[in-house]
Amino acid sequence: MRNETRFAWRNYVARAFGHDQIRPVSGGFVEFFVPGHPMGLTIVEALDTLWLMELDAELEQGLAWVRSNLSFDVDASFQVFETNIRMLGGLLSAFQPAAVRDPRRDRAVPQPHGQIGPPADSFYEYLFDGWDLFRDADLKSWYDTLTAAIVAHQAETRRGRLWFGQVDAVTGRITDRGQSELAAFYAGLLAQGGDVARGRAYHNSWNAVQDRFGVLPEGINYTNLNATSRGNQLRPEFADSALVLWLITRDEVFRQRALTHYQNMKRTSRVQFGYTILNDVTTNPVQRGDFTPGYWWSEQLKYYWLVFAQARRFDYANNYLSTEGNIFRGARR
Ligand code: DMJ
Repeated sequence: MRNETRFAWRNYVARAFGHDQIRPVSGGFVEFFVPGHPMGLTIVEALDTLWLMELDAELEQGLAWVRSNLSFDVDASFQVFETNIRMLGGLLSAFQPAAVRDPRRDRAVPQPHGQIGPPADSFYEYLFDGWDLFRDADLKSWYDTLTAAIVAHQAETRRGRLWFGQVDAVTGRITDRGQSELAAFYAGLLAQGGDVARGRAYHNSWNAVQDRFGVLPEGINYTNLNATSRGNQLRPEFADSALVLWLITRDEVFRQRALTHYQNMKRTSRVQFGYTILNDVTTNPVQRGDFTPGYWWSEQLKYYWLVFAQARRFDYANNYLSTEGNIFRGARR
């Protein structure tokens, strides 16, 4: 894992250092926020992962870039949500102890549907974060109220597996039985919120998808587990939930699932200059893209490391990772 991170980092430094994201097949790069304005997104996302892995030379390389080059003096439109979770969160977690601020809900755009997938996903995490980090009772009360409504109106069992449909927010009627891979985070959140049984059941459901495809497609129809969106954007949600459930239950099954997730990712996504997204996971062999998302550095690498490494720099008993996997509590000096 550490070697894989070093391999990907060295290629990023050699081919795309300072640019937001590497294209690991061609060795090119692409900016995430504004064309022509690199913000070093990959560096900022990777900082606390490098620190946890004790890759201190690489960390120093990243920090030096941040000190000398990072500037927010760019006259352009930025996505507020992404800037908060990726850049602000990354910098806060690299600055230990982290002084975290109240969460924003910019991504929770009002719409007539209720769903746990995007764009509402992180909003639920933030409610729970606000309680866990700041003991904000209002946020806990919102979390409890909304979770009860989700369980009452969105949860349904199909072929013995738990899923969460999209519902009409007014009537509660299920309107769509598609499920975005991003919703897999909810297994961990349910467990963090105290409902370990439902969290486990929902992770079991996604594990059936992992068993079927090897690598999770971006979207499925949960009535038959067919892929409705065949790519894989090198996403972290399944490994995220596996880590959370393992931390809470210490059940080895979650480590095994994280291991399978890692091995399948390595088999399908490892390319000449790092790890890439996939354009189609349903073909054999899979079809590859040419892009490493910034969150991969902050999330999967860290989740695998924490599950497998007994990291000396992490407090396994008292910790909190943000929606982007940034360590807001639990960094040990
Ligand atoms: C990450 O940027 C974060 O996990 C965010 O909360 C939503 N999902 C993406 C990765 O899929």
